[in-house]
Amino acid sequence: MIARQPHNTNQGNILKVAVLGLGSVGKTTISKGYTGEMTDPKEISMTKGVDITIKRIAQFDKAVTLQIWDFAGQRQFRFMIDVFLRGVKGVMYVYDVTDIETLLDLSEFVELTRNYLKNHYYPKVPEILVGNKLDLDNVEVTVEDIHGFMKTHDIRKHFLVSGLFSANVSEPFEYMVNQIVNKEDNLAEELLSKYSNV
Ligand SMILES: Nc1nc2c(ncn2[C@@H]2O[C@H](COP(=O)(O)OP(=O)(O)O)[C@@H](O)[C@H]2O)c(=O)[nH]1
Ligand SMILES: [Mg+2]
Repeated sequence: MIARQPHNTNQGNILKVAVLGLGSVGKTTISKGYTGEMTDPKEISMTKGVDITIKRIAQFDKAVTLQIWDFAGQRQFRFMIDVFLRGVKGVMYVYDVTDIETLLDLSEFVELTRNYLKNHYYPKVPEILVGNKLDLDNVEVTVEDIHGFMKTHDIRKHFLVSGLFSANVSEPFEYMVNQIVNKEDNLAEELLSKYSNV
């Protein structure tokens, strides 16, 4: 069952990250590839609901538990958004480089996510774009498509990976953790300096 996670509760050093994108783009393969849970990629069938993967990492001097929420539904995202995004600290939008539709379709995920975060008064969270299946020859998505998408949605960071070969899969997660931890440190410092003047 999915645990209740009110976003205003102190969750210690658990960082929840949401991985979004259409079915079959490779979200589960990337997540499991990074956390090391995967045995054989062929064993991963199209999951239903939510898949949660945990990875404990050391970030500078801090121990961090990364909780990766891999969204498995296809078009039902809007109905699960509350459970899925509650308490989220970072969002990864994944598309398949051999299928332009999977990139274009991310617009809806971005809009729904931003609306949710705005309506629930979340501070801005890091959002990154990840193109998967870089190992395949029939690449359809162009650099212009990627830049266009990033410009339209004001997404600043993009990674190309191959989940199947676990190529480059750590980079997007590590970047995200870095962003989140630095942001929290800055916030803590800001508050400290603010109150030390009182
Ligand atoms: N060639 C190739 N196939 C991949 C890659 N990543 C995932 N796949 C395949 O794409 C299919 C869907 O992957 P999956 O992780 O279940 O996608 P999800 O529905 O987004 O979680 C599976 O058959 C995977 O083996 C990749 O980087 N390269
Ligand atoms: Mg999946």
